[in-house]
Amino acid sequence: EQYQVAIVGATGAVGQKIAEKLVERNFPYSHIKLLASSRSAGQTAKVGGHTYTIEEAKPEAFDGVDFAFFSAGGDVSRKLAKEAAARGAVVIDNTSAFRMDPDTPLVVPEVNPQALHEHNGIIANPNCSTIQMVCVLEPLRQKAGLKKVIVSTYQAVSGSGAAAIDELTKESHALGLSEPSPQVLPVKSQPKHYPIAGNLLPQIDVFEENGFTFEEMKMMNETKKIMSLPDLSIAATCVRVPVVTGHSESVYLETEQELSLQEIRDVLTAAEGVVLQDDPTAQVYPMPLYATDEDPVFVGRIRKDPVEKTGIHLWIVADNLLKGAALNSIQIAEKMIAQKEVSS
Ligand code: A2P
Ligand code: 11C
Repeated sequence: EQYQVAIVGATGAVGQKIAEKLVERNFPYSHIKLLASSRSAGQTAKVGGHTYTIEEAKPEAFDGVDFAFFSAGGDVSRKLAKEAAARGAVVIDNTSAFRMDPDTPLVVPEVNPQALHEHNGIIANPNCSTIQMVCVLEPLRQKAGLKKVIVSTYQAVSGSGAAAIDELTKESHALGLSEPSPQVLPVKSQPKHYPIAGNLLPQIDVFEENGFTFEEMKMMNETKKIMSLPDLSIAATCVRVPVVTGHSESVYLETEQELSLQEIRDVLTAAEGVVLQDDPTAQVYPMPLYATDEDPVFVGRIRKDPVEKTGIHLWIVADNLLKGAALNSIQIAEKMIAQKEVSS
C-alpha cells in the first residue's frame, strides 16, 4: 500500500529530518507534499532524489493526504491540524498543541502503542526530552514499578530550531573576539536574550506560575500521561547547553521493588529502542556528539543510590531531532500501518 504524506514545517530543523527518515526507512509513500509558510512557497527541495516544490500550508493542501506530519509550531497546528484531520489525514503532531487533550493519544511506540487504538484523527508526538526518558523508565517500571523521578536535562540548541543552531555557531566562532548579540535564546519572543556559547541557560520555554518552565511541566505532565501514572512523583529542571544536537538527562528514580545492578542492566539491554553504553572501566558512556544521527536512546552511568535501596541514577542521551521528534513521528505512522489503524 502507498500513502500520500505531507510534512508541515518541511524547511525546519525537524521537518527536514522527517523527509530524510521517510526515505531512509523506505516508508511506503507515493508522494510527499512539502508544506511551510508563504515565505518558502515556490522554493524547491530534494527528497529521495525527487525535486518537490514547497507549498504554503493551508487547508486545501491536505486533500488526499493520508499522513500529515506537523512540525511548524503550536500555532500552525492549532490552525491546521483539525482541518487536515477533517479531510481524512491522520495528523501526527510534533507540537504541544494537543498533547494534554484527553481525546488525543500521546504516543511513544515502544511504551504505549495501545493508545493508538482510539483517536480523532490527531496523534500527538511527545516533547523530545520526554520521549527519551520514558523509553528507559517504562522497562524498569514493568520490572519493578516506579515511585519517583527527578530529572535534570542538558538540552541541545537544535531543540529550539534552525535559528538557534545558527546563533550557537556564530557565537562559537566569535567566542572571546566580540560581544555576542543574542536574539533567539532562551526564548525568542521574550524580552531578554543571553549568549549560549560558553554558557548554560536554565530556562527552556516560558515560566509558569509555579516557577517551573513550560518545558519542565511538559516533561512532568507528558510522562504521567504516556505511562498512565497520573500520581507519579516527578520533577524536572531543564537547561539549554551549547551543544548542537543530542539531549542529555541525569535521572534519579525510585522503583517499588529493589533491583540489583545486574537486573537493571539486563532490563535495559533487552529494552526496545534502548542501547546500553555503560562500562566505566573502559570510559564508555553516552555523549550527545556520538548520539547525533543515531536512532536509539543511549543509557549509561548506571548506579544504585548509596542510601536509598530502590534509588537508581542514570544518564540518558538521544538525538532530539530523531527519536525526540522525526523518528518517533514516523514510528507512530509505521505502528498505525502495522496495527491496521489506517487505510490508504
Ligand atoms: P518557513 O521556513 O517557511 O518559515 P524551525 O523549527 O527550524 O524554526 O522551523 C519552523 C518550521 O515551521 C519551518 O519549516 C517554517 O517554515 C514553518 N512555519 C513557520 N511558520 C509557519 C506558518 N505560519 N505556516 C506554515 N509553516 C510555518
Ligand atoms: C527544546 N524540547 O529542546 C524542546 C523542543 O514541545 O515539541 C520541542 C518542543 C516541543 O527546546
